[in-house]
Amino acid sequence: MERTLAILKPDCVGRNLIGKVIDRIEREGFKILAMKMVRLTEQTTGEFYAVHRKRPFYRDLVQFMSSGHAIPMVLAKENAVNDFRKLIGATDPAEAESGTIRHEFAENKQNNIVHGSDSVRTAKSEIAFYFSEKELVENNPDLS
Ligand code: 3AN
Repeated sequence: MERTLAILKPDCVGRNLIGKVIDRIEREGFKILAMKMVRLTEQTTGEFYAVHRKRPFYRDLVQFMSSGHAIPMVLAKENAVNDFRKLIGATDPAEAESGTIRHEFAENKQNNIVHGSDSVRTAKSEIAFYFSEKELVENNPDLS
C-alpha cells in the first residue's frame, strides 16, 4: 500500500481542528499508520523545508511551523500521495476546490492547515524525517 506523510500544522492544532481534519482523512479511506504530536525547533523545521530555503516565504514558513504543536502522520492507501494532494487542495485556499480541506479550513497560503508529500519519493524521505520504521503499526508487533 502506498504511503504519504501528512502534517497537521500549528494552525490546525491551535484552532482545535484536529478532529475535523482527521475525520475527513479517515472518511476518504486513508489508514493512519503512525501519528504523534511534536513541537519543532526552527532549526528542525528549516531542515524539513530546506527545498524552499531560497523562496521569499521561507523564514516566515519556518517560524510558523515552529510556532506551536504539529502532528505528523503516516497515511496508507492505494495512490495515497496523489489522492491526499487532491483531498487537501491547492496551496492557496482561494484556489482550492470546494470540498477540499484547505478550501474548508485554511486561512491563507501560509496558514493552510495541512501538509502532504508531493511525490512517492518525497514521501519516503519525509516519513523517515519524522518516524522510524518501528513506529509504523504494520511493522511493530507491539503496536499491531
Ligand atoms: P504545498 O504544501 O501545497 O505542497 P509547497 O510545498 O509549495 O506547497 O509549500 C510548502 C509550504 O510553504 C506551504 N504548505 C505553505 O505553508 C508555504 N507556502 C508556499 N507558498 C507560499 C507563499 N506564496 N506564501 C506563503 N507561504 C507559502
